[in-house]
Amino acid sequence: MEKMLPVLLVLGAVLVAVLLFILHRVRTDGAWALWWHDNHLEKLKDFLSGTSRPVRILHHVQKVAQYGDAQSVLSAVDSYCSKIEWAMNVGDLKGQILDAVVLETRPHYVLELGTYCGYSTVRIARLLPPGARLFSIEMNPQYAQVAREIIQHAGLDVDILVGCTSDLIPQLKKKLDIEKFDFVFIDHWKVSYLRDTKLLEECDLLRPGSVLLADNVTCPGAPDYLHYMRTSPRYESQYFPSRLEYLQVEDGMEKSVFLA
Ligand code: 72W
Ligand code: MG
Repeated sequence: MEKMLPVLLVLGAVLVAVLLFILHRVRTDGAWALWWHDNHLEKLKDFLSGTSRPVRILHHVQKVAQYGDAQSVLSAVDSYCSKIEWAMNVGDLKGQILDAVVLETRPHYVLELGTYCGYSTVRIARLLPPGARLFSIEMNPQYAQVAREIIQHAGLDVDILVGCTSDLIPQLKKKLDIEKFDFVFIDHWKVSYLRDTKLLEECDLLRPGSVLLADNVTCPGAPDYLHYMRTSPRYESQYFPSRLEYLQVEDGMEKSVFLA
């Protein structure tokens, strides 16, 4: 027993040192902060509250945002996610790039891939001209319901389509009576960007001049998509450097105009 004591003391000291190191990293390094907030803290909060992060964001919006005021809904989501828990909304900095592209494109038919909580959906919908239609595809029914309530709180009208993009994109023409999309915002799983873009081409949903805007092409990154957009003669592609939502980590968006 007496021989064990120093061993236990050393083990205890090592454990404390490791915990202090993690704590320091989480507070000073964006990537560590994200690893902590996005994996461990989210699971702990889900378990303790019996809700999910999107539901907690919705409750915050319903508590603090002015009903019918899209800007106050966006501010409520941003303040919650920068102060309380990080979430993968496009955020205000990249959101301003999104706003500018929507305003210059003046689209009538808009498609979004990956609704999540509806933050970018609200951003886009609030800038559309009268009579324009926005469709957003989300495979998680609980997230889709949260998005509907956030969009309703913002006083906007959007069609959330529940299902997988690979199933729904081929049905859009017949079911929704859409000819072409003027603008597509791509922000779902990064490995699906390229496959779904090729699907939009195959289904004849793009016209010369259609604009595609893809989030997160630097972080987490979509290298196959970027390579395709930058080398294909069918697109004119441009990078907009920015930062990851609610953090100082580098990220950016790629705007690609379909030529033919
Ligand atoms: C899915 C991401 C996905 C969810 C949303 C960001 C229909 C980041 C990120 C990000 C839905 C689909 C997912 C398909 N709905 N969804 C779908 N695939 O879209 C990550 C970071 C930052 N069909 O992963 O249910 N987005 C979005 C995370 C960065 O609602 O957008 O801005 C870091 C951690 C750094 F450390 C995925 C096709 C199957
Ligand atoms: Mg994103």
